[in-house]
Amino acid sequence: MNETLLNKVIYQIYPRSFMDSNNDGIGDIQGIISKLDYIKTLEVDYIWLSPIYKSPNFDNGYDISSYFEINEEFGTMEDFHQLIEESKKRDIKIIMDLVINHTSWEHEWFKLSKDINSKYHNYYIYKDGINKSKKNIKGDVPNNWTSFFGGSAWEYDDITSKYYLHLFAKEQPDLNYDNEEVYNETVKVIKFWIDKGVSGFRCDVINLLGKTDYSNGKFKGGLTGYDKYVSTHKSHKILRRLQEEVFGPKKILTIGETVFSTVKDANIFTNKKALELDMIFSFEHMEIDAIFLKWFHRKVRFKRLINVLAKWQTEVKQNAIYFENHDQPRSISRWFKKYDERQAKLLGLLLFSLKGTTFIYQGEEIGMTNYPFSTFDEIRDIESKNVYEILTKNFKVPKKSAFKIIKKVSRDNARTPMQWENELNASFSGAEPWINVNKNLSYINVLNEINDSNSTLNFYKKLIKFKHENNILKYGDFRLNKVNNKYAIIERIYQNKVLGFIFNFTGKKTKLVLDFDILFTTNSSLKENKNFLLPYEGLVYQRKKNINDEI
Ligand code: ISL
Ligand code: CA
Repeated sequence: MNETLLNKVIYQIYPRSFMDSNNDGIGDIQGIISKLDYIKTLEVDYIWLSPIYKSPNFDNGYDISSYFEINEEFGTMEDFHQLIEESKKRDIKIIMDLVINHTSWEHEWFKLSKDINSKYHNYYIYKDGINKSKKNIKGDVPNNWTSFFGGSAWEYDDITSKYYLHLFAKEQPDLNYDNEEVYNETVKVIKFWIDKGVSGFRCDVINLLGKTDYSNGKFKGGLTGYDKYVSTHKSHKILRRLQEEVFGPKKILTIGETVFSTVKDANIFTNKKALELDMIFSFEHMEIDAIFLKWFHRKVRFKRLINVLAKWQTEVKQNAIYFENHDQPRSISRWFKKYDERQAKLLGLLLFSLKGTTFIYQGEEIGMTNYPFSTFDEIRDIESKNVYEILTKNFKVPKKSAFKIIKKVSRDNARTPMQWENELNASFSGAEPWINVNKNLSYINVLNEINDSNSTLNFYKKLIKFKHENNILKYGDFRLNKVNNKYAIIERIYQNKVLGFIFNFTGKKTKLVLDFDILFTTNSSLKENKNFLLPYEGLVYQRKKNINDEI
């Protein structure tokens, strides 16, 4: 367990949607710099930037065409240096997104890979169709693997007459980590950014690097072939090597995005004796509202959510705690229904009651919600578009129903512009933004909330301060005292002291018998001798002894 990380807070920025400095409708680095003072008021320790590298943006930067250049839309390398400098002045460290499982199909390596005699051919994974046919005949693909974005993971290439592997979109060909040269190129990339002053990396789908072999694989969670490429021994080996040779010596923080990982995997990735990653993002709590595939929703049960969180809290030592990021719908819309400030604060309290490094996604701190999409034209995300196409074309789902499925879960829900002020385009940009601004900007915006002492924003600030200062919150063991679908009591225990959190997930006022010291609640107008919980109220208490007492 890396104790220094236990009270750290990381703020994720999706640069495209954070702040636009030059009025082209797209967020950029100068925009981020202009908001560093705002971020400083949150007192977070790190900023994680979603990719800002050169990219044709099929997947908004997760398809990189040059690892050593800044996406022109976001600015220049000069701007990036300035960002590093200005962040340093404010004592905020920068974490970059590291996307090395795949490149863009516009990357120079991929272009050159089309020549089968070039060394770059072996940078990617090209295979013959099973019938060695020269044509893209249905079913002729090299194996049964499917892509995370739907359909086969193989794309036929006319120039080489072979298929290449893409676990994501066809515009994102997978790199071949059986080739030592690919590993060496990756090391160069990482070192380049470390030399620029970057303190850490959020490692995109990092447990998919090593593919065991290219035979047919098993089916799970909507994916076929997962057993051949999810958290394989090959991936573990590559990560241990990167840790030993690159990250470790420079004390670089690594957070792995590890799809399909179990608690067992998590403990392997973060095992101190053979360290691979400092911590990982798990997905299990993101799946509590899904039936089989994330596109098919089931009713949210808080008991299920809390139990999954509790499992990770008790079985994994080093956790990366998050409820939101650029891939997930907004938590408040997802786990509750309509926006309610009380619920936003309740979820904030739940997030901060957990042990580990806390991640906040831009806008979460003001309670931003899903976007009320009304037509498919408003959708920008490649995953949503691909899935819509598969649903309507392959499965003949009527367009209206397909849209209904997509709009609830689309990653675009998290990608609408940051709501700064109740002005044109939420003051994100003077021009029409690349994606619509949420209509609730008039009441959910930073400026409003700065001025309201009872706002979600001010509550988050309080939580971050609490996280930094309270040792029980930092070191305390996790214990689930009580849970059902209406209430939960989480306790953290350290040196015979107990810090407790009571959550009322219902809209009903509830009687409370508690004779401990109440530290604070989600409702700022706390009266002493509190003997009830308000609707959606969360409360923090402390007690000294009898730690085994039930409440
Ligand atoms: O969108 C998802 C959430 O359910 C996942 O399938 C997601 O694609 C997966 O978590 C991997 O995400 C990461 O890699 C992708 C990129 O599109 C995502 O934005 C990124 O976070 C490919 O690089
Ligand atoms: Ca811009």
